Amino acid sequence: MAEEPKYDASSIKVLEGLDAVRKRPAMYIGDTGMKGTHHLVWEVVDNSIDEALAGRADRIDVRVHKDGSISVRDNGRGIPVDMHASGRPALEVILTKLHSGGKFDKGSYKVSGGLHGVGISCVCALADVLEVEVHRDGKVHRQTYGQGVPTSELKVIGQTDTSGTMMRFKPDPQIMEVTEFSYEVLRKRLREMAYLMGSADLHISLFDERTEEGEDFNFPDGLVEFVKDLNDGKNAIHKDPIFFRREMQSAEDPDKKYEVEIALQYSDAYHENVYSFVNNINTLEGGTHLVGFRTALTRSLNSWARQEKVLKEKDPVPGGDDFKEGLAAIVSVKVPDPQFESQTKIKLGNREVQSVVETVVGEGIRTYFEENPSIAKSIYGKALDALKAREAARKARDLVRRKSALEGGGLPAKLADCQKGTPREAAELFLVEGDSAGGTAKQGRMPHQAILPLRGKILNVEKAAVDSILNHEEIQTIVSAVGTGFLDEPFEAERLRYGKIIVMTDADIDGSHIRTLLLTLFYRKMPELVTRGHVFVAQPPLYKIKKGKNERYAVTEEERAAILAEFGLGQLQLEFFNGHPAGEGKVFSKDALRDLMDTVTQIRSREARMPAESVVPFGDYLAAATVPDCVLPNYYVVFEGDGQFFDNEEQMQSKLESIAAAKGSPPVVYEGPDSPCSRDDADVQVYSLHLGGELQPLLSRLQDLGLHFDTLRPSEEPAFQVIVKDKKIPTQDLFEAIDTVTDECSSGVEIQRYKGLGEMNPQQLFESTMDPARRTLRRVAVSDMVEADKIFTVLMGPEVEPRRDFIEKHALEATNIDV
Ligand code: 0RA
Repeated sequence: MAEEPKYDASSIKVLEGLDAVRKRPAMYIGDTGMKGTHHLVWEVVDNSIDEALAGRADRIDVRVHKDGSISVRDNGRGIPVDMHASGRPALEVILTKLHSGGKFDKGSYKVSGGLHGVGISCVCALADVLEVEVHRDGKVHRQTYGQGVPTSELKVIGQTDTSGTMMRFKPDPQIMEVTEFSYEVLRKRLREMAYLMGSADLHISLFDERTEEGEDFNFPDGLVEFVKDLNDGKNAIHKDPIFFRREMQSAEDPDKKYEVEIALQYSDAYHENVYSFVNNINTLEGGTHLVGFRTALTRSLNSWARQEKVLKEKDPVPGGDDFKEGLAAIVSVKVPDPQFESQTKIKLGNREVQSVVETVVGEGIRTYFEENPSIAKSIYGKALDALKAREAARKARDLVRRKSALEGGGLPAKLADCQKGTPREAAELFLVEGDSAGGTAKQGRMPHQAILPLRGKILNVEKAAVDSILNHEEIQTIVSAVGTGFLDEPFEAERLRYGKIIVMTDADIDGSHIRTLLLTLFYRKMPELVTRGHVFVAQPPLYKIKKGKNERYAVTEEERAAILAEFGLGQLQLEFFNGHPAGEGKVFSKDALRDLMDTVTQIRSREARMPAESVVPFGDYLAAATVPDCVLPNYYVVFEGDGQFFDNEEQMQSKLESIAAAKGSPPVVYEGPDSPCSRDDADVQVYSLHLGGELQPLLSRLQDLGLHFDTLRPSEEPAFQVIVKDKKIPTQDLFEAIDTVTDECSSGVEIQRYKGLGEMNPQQLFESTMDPARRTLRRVAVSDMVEADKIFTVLMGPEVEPRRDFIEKHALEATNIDV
């Protein structure tokens, strides 16, 4: 018992500190949702990154465990475990005392204490359970905590010849509303970190035990690889990114050193893609480092052009905006004492950094251009083109302004505006696909809602030059209705006419294309609308479901099934035929039946996304899953009328080889719609299936419900029976069983399917999609600008090949950039 610590007055004081964090978590970590939960992880990771920045660590391993906890392991120095002046071990003080990060190494750069910087004690305070394991001084030390309080004494549990820290924790569900970690969120930030730390040759790994998915991130070429990745799918003007990296001593304090690292590459795109970081923190609002970069870039490019006589005395001189076109760049600086401006703390304020960056960029560009004159010419040529286009655009814009002034007021004629005097925050603009749906929306709307019908598809701004964008009538209409922030004109909040701009298109392929075009316009040409959260996507229903007086709308197939189940499941049962080897009379009803229906409906909805859905037998595909991991095969090969599944490419290739060997010549292969031959003319058909990742968790759920995948395949004997009161309906397979359940649920139910907005009457459109009290809107949030840029480039840009791959991979989600 002597081991159990007693907590005296001094430790109570410590607890009071963390109590503040538990009382007002948002003050410390921003919020208690998705963001806050991941913030806790960044807090720990930042500390590990600091070890790497100090040259003491080169590995960080992040693992999401099956029990929902996460662990971060590094091979740094390890958190100090010696006694602190307070009489408690340093580790305990660091974990339980607010703002006691414990690191005071002068002159080193730190991420922790920067933006995320609330200290790992906040993680400890907000963790249900937290375990620390420190390898240091030849020993392994371990201690556990719960809700900020030590639950065991710091103990030596073994010997070691390495050093490092492992922290594992689970967010406290009493405080955190979201306690689940997202692989995608973790992946994005860790990948970004690995790019930024490339020159330190840091290895970061991520593994998710829930899905057995994992990745290693290590980019020895750091920012150069980051920029290449940004330009993936675009046509670069010069093959390799331009890169400089320099350390500079401060002019004010000789003990202070700055580190500047920059990579840039021009492509033939129209927009720019520039990200800046301070001590690895993404400075979304820029700051002195970015100003220094832009100033020096413009100045050194122009002075090169003058010197080389590319620019004559009287020529108009390209300005900052002209050098932005097609520029992809990462500006990363390390500053010992970063000062952040603005509320959000994402704008660097240190004055001196501007001139440091200017020097590095100025000298770097000059040297690079001397050595690569032809690259210099093409970059400069692009800026001169941009200058000309901007001049043309200005003329076109003036023309539009004059025209709209002549027509008076300037609001488009097609716009049915909201009631005069509606405050901006409350005002809503619906951009509606088609005049007819526009007309319906006008009749059904509320006074604070404005309707702008759009005819046909708008221009794809990703591929268009500025003057043609400006001359596009539909775009002019949208811009004048919205009021502000188009192209390089500054965003003026007072001129914005609506708080919400809502894209409302049909729930079909054309609708999703129009939606993507509109979102591309907003994201590329009116980005503040998106970053300030003004853009939304309406969710029109696919079905109206009615039973008696009860009326419901369903936006997805899954929702339709769920509503039907709600209406009719009560008196229903699904039973295995007695003696069936898989089930032995197992019965599903109520919640279990609903769960089963939901799972099967979700599985079924993937079928439509199979390549050539009619060719690959879906039931057989599913039944080919492994037990118990539910891993699905990746290829389906049809040869002489026989279909066969293969787990991986090697196996598929060796099948092709054996066909070739038997035939004595290479077979003609059909690999999908883009193949040079038709399906009928081919000797072999090869389909690559890529739904395994999505289907795996669904099949696992099925398995958890006690059903083998074989039940998805038609059997000769009836495998199930659906029981409604005293009626018994036999069915051959699970799909048929669920269809029968759905049919039975639908008896006495009226289902109306909407093919488009135009099929609804004004009242229906209003109550299902527009009524603030009943609708669901999705806000278009760009949580990751790098990812969003990529999606738009791939989806709307010049290259066909990556677009095809992308759409095949992401099929339906391809246009849902609003995540
Ligand atoms: C305080 C002081 C030192 C390192 C750390 C904390 C530290 C914290 C974490 C959190 C996760 N990994 C970490 N690695 C280190 C400096 C130690 C020294 O001077 O030896």
